Amino acid sequence: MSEPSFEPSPLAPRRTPEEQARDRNRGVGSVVSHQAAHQQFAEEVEYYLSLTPRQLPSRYFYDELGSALFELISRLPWYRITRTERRLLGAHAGDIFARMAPLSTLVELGPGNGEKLATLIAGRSHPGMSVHLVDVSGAALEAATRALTIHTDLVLSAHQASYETGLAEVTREQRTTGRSLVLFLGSNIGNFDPPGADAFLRNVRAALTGGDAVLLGADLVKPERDLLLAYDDPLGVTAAFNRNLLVRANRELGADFDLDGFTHRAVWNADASRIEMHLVSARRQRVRVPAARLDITFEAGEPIWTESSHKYRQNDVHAMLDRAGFGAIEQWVEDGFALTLAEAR
Ligand code: AVJ
Repeated sequence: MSEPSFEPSPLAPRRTPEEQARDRNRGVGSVVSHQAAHQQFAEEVEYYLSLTPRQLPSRYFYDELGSALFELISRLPWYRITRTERRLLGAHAGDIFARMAPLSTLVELGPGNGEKLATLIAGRSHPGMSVHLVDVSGAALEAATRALTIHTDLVLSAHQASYETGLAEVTREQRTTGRSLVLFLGSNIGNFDPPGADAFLRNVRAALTGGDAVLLGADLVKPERDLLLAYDDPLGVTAAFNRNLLVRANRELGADFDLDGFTHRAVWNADASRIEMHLVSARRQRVRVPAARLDITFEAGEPIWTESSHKYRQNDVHAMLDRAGFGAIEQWVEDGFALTLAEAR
């Protein structure tokens, strides 16, 4: 039996010692951070699945499959956030850049596939801005970078980091005199509970200087049946997106979730002004998650709470920004969605 061969192909060019060293070290950082990310996933699953009620954090939705499923969600007729926001960005880009002049730096926290940022940037009046993309997902950074490469006048930096760390990196690197605009779009703010949203916005404010600004996308309260259709769509895409968390736990943590044993549920919690997504155990069943040292018995009907999407009234958005040290300059509203430009005081 012959060994597999790892010799370089005779057609491969000879590499210099420098190139060989670089090849050896390539990806070492990402291997380390991959292990750290796996460890953190295991620890958070252990912690959140042990709470009452049991929970799983929504940020773990976005592995490769989950990100693709979210892109499908954003195209569903019942989920209007992405489409509406993109329309608002296209329609008001000129206005936004005019009000922010002289703008030198754009930062987007969580750019996703970069489409919304590209729509905004297409409406700029002056060339030559620095654009910083901050995301924990390397795949998202690649996609967003690709979406912007046609704009050759931009100086792009990708920060594979948490929002907080990424913002700190941007502030540290900055040597420009113009103003900065931080984008936090898609109603991603809605995944924070109200104290978390306040803390997040205060943190953004702390990274900025008076005259800099934030552009915040926030989904508004609307009739319950519209909200439920957006989070429990007739094609079952959102159900797949939700249950993919269990697929991920099975693959990455060695869990033995029976995918047919959990059903997707979306509920409107009017008191807390949020849609909640749950995965509900269809029967009494035992689940083991070895990497998270868990051995759980779920009761029939017992939920795992996987996401909150808070919905706002127009004034809630103003008040939230005000508490964080921002004064609203303008709010554009369409189809139950608000895009708010607010300046750091
Ligand atoms: C990307 C967090 C804004 O909460 O509406 C879509 C994610 N969850 N369908 C949202 C999501 C279910 C989305 N955010």
